[in-house]
Amino acid sequence: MKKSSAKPGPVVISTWAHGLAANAAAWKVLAAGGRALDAVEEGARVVELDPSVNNVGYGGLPDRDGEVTLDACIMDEQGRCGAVVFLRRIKNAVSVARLVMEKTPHVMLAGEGAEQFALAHGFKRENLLTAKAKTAWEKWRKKNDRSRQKIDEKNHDTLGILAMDRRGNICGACTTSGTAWKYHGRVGDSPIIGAGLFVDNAVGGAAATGKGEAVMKIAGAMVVVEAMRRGLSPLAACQEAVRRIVKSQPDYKTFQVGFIALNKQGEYGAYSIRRGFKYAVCRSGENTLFPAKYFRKR
Ligand code: SD4
Repeated sequence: MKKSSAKPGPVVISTWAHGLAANAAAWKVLAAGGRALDAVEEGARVVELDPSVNNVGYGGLPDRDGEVTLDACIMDEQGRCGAVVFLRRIKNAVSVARLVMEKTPHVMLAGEGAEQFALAHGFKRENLLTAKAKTAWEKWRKKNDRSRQKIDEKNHDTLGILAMDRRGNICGACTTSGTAWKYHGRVGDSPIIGAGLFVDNAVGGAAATGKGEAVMKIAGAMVVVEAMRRGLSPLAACQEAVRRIVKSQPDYKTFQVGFIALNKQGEYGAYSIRRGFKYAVCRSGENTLFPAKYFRKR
């Protein structure tokens, strides 16, 4: 864990190398005195619109039937939250999730209903499958027997983002196109409050990336936040969640899961099952990518 400066905020932490671009967008909001909620939404939107990111928004790899389906959620400092799952044809899932939070009495909308809701709020219906993603899917399809397809563990770059603003408020967002070649209709941890993301403004926030099924089985982000509530540092809290997966899931050597966490003091940490997980932190305008500590090398 990196120690905070005397002043806790603003600070933003997000997953993977594209977290740098997300942080830069979020930092603009935070530096101007804006709200953490706007910061995490802006950060997530940048990555959703980037076709080079394989597992988020436009350009995300499709499911086994060749369809790109998106999951996202957002949570604010008042414990309000919104989510969309199995959303198709809409680029900025995180913004739809925010509207679910702000404009409906619900937390989550799925599939067709989520799409209709987005269209009713001015979103455009667009093709999310890029030529590159389509080619990758066609290549996978030729090689694989569809009835026995295995979830590909290699493609992990879901964006989880946590920010603290000048007022010391913490908000978070998580957005993904899920695991490549997943079953049609599959939903992962990323849009599930308490699994892919959780924020308690009195304590801190956490987000997850990696194999969603493994994260959902332990309600991962919740485990991290509750560990911080008991006084653990963000790093130790992420370690606790990884340990819980390792102890309860004998196949843990076959997949990756990583957690990021931010506490009320502006301290942050990250930890993953295996080597290779990276996270980006922006504080005082300085945006840096760090390798996360890990449980095992491979
Ligand atoms: C999922 N957790 O849908 C996501 C995938 C992911 O980095 O995080 N990839 O299971």
